[in-house]
Amino acid sequence: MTKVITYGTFDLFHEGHYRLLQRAKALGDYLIVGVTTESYDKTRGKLGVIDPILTRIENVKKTGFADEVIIEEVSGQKFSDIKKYDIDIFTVGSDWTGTFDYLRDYCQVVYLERTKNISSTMLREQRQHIQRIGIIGTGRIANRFIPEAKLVSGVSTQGVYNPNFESARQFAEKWEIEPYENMERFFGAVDIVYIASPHQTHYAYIKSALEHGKHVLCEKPLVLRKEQAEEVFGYAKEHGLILFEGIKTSYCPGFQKLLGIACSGMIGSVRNVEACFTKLEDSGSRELTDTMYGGSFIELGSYIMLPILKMMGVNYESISFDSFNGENGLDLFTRVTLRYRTGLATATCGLGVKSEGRLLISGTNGYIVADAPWWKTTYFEVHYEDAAKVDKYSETFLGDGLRYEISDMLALINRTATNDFKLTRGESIALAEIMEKFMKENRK
Ligand code: C2G
Repeated sequence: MTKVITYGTFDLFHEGHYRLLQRAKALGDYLIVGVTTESYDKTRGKLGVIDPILTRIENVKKTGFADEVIIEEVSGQKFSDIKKYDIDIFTVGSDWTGTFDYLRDYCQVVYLERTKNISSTMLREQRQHIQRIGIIGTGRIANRFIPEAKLVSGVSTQGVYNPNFESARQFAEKWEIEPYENMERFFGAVDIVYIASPHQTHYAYIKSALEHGKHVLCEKPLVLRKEQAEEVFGYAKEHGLILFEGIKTSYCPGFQKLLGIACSGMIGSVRNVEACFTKLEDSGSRELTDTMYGGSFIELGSYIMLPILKMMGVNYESISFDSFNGENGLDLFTRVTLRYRTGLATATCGLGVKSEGRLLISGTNGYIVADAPWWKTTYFEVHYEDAAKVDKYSETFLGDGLRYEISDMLALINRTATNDFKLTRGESIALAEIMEKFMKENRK
């Protein structure tokens, strides 16, 4: 008996999938089809899959070609499946030609001609209104955003606005998008506004975008006052608009996994969180010269406060700041200490002092440790009283990691997801309040 195996997502099942399975079955006597899980698709950068896994499996079964359906959960599984199921032929569409040649040592590899002019991506785009994104700001982060947005199906970057039109024009030319000089025309041309302008301008841009009926994705720190955060979130909610604070860590799969483990009881109850992020900056950089909105805490505070607020909550009993300031008064190094009813937390950041930069979560049964750059979580360990027992976890973090927040935001806009648990409004408001408290003490 000749055994054949093939794999796929099979989202929005179409003729291309049907013909692939039909020919795969014809290659032998017994066909096994591996259907990918959502988390595996996410880790391989396939975002925006619409059908849930049960629907995708059902659609494969309905063709009648599959003798057995299995789940594909991790990369590297193909090799072990070939051994496990004693496979003679591995097959996949010709869009993958060459990719799976390494399996030739274990079985025959056949690339079947891909069916032309049909794909899940095409169908997804036809089903959805493509959300047009307009960018405000043309700095470093805006340049990183565009290639990331290209990887999320269902969005397209339409144009850019900058009060300095020459900057907008140059940026637009580089990325082949539209530059806008007039704000009204800019808002008129887009569905989502991505704000990547200097911190102090966020509040006014958020308000203005929401008032024009646009969804907003805003770089951290969203705003620098609690009252402003409450106002913009309240307005967005009332008007059915999505407002997202872009702290990339909160949306990336590795950090999600870490939180899941920290809150699962594996290390018992969390009693202490220590988060540190330092980055040496050039003394002439905006971060070290803008005496009102520069400094280490405004720049990095969102990252280091995030795991604390996620794990210990927003209801701390006390918070205090201690900073070492440079000659111009900006904090080069800041330590924040929090006390909770259930434990303690410390957050440390620096732009002029280098430190180890790790995340440590201590519980009543053990601790989790993630080394720098834990804010782009790819690896962490769980340790226990018995020092010989260590559980190791890894996860991918693709590119600059902005694709995760863009795709989560899109899911909320398209109502394929219904909550914002990865970074809640309450957490964003608490962050704004902490920024406000810090500024009151540090910026005299
Ligand atoms: N396919 C095809 N013709 C199309 C579209 C897809 O022949 N017009 C084939 C693909 O080449 C693949 C299968 O249908 O063999 C499933 O396609 P997808 O759902 O897009 O899954 P894919 O990402 O290609 O998964 O581990 C997963 C596999 O590597 C392939």
